[in-house]
Amino acid sequence: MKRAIHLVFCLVALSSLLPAMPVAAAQPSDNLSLWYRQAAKDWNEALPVGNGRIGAMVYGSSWNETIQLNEESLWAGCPADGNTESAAIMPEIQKRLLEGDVAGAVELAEANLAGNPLKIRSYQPFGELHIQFCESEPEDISNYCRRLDLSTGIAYTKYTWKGVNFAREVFASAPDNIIVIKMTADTPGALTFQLRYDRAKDAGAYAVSDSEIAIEGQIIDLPEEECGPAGAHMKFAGRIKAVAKGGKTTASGSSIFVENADEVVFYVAMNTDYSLHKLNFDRSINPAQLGEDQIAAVVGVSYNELKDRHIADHASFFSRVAISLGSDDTSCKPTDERLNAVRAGACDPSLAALYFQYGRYLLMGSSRRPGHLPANLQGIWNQDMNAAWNSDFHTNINIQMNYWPAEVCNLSETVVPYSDWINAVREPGRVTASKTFGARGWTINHVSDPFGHTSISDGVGWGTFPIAAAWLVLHQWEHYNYTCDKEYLAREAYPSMKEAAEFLLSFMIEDKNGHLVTAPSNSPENAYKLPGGGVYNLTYGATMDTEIAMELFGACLKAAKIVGDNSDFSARVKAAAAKLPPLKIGQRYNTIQEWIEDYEEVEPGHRHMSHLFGLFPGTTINPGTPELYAAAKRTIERRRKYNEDPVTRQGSYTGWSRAWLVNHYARLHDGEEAGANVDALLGKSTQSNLFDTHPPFQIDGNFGGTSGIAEMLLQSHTSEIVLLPAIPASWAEGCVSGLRARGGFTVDMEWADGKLVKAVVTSDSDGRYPVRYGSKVKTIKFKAGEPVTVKF
Ligand code: FUC
Repeated sequence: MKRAIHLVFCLVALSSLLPAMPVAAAQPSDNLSLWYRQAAKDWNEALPVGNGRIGAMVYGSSWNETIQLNEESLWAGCPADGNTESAAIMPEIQKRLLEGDVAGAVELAEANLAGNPLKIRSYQPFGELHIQFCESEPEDISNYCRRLDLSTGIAYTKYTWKGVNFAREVFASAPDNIIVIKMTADTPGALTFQLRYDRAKDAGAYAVSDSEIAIEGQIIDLPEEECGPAGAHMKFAGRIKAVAKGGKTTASGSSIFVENADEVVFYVAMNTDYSLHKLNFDRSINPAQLGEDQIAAVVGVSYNELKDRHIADHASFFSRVAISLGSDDTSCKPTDERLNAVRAGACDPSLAALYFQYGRYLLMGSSRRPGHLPANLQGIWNQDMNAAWNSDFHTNINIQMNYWPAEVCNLSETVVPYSDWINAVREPGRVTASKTFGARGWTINHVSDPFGHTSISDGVGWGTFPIAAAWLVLHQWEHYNYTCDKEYLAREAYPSMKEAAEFLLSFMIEDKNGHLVTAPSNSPENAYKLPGGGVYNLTYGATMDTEIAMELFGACLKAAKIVGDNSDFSARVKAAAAKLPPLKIGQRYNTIQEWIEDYEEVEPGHRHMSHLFGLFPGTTINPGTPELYAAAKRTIERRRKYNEDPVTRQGSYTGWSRAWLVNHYARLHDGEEAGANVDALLGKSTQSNLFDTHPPFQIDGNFGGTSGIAEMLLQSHTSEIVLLPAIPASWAEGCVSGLRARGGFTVDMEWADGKLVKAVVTSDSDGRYPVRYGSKVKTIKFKAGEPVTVKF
């Protein structure tokens, strides 16, 4: 019976969009909502909406609502060529590193490589809307509920005050490119309040009519040490228009006043003069005009029509995947109560399913058209002028982790802004390759921003990470692997993959054993002890670099064939690939060696597990390499031994690091450990709004966790589709539909008693392909678009 319910659930959710809930519907039961019995006390409890470009955090206060606003390109800073002219000194730095004079190499590197500016500036909030009904919190609010419906992308708030039922809906529409806020009351004339726009600096607002205000701003960057040029930088503009039924609106300064209305809809437009194409502001873009046009396009449209097209668009992405990991009974409890129960040790697989869908929701909300930039460390949701790590594009794990779930979770389009940004930073990346490293091709180091920052930042030890470009372009290759879109491969992916490989071909040098190694680099962000004394980050031939190079060279060889590149490139790549050092198992602890020598690590419980790149997201450590595979398991165990208490799983793991563990255990086919780490991610690194916390909030853990759950259910990195490789006993019953596998497949599965009942696999093209369940493999003949039921 349970099994039948699961199957029906997944089929229904896949084939049709669940009907839109009525305004502020009561408690949900579909496990696709986050909901609460009280308003958010602070930003970390508020609920996010986003359309890939603009977003809002909705607090849901009955009497003094806050809706915090973001626009993806509103960054402080400006373009600056931070590269040092260090090409000439590079061979000497490399020589010293390879000859063991690390102190000498570091001295030269510190003196010559540190970028100028050394730091980037922060992604900034657009501002806040305050919607105030009265001076202080009334005591007689009842029936309070707020809810974020992931299937419609609408945040609802409802409550009763003085016998009147109030309700609100907030959404970020992609088709109309605005944020929409609807406020209703079931008693005519009951809506009297003030809406005020506020930003701590660099912006002002003025009334343009009785119902509309315009916001104008420009980021003024003050002189700040190591942060690049000061000055008047990004321009931005907003527009807020109220359309009221009944009553009256007036506007003055940054406020719109509503008196005795029956219903009010606000349209919020936000724009900047940023251009990805220019990696700069473009003063020919008029953000005020953009906002005016966006509002003018919707004022004549009914609210229901706006909402319907928002839902249709949102659902066309979101509803592609349905999942159930067991009974959804717990969804009738508020989300914070469920989370508290998991923190206290309760088992709630259905909360993991909600977390999985939330990860998909957040990726859609922060990385798709109409947006043009990739999801940053906080997606697009940030309240701080100086955000943690500037809410930047961190390229030594974090931005990559953001996109781990994109393809498998059937949200391929979210990769497009990421891929476009990668292609845009190739140009400054070429300058970094040649000026800083004296090499061909393009590269980038460990942080970046929308202005094309590619030089070494923050510090030479951590900041020298020129393998990052090779890692980034692997995501373009993966986009091809899942979509099989040859035009994309030829036009967008292959040129940047090839150029990243060209960088490696000219940057890598031979070590004493004749192996090709990177130098200088670091194994993010761990330090090692040199046997003769000294602690360093900077090194040569870090295992992660070799693993990434293996992956990129392999991908380039395949891609070159597909696009028909007949140049000598493939021959050069093949020759280089043959000279990469083998991955080693260290004598010291019988684990995967993190560096080229078996150094003692400074922090054995370090949050980065860079040398396990080959296990995940890479492919070079797999069941076909049994010694390395076993050593990878020991590597994780050793990290955890130093990082956490084995029973309580308490430790200093960050959310993203824990999420990486889930993916690692999934690749090790260890469902119990993968599941236990999903629980630990929820219990120890998740805020009540289900945002991941580093701490503070950092979205990579959400995305890494979502990817990990997908990886537990389906893998496809070894030229076969692997069904249910790592489910824990607590997920004994379940179903999933709409996951994607490399090679262009869509996979639905149903399982019971911990065993696969059946899978339905649909291929995008004709052909034969192996499907594995446990030790059994079947080669299936596919016809494009025709579902095949597979049973073992
Ligand atoms: C890396 C990590 C940190 C943090 C930062 C944004 O440097 O080591 O933990 O996630 O990125």
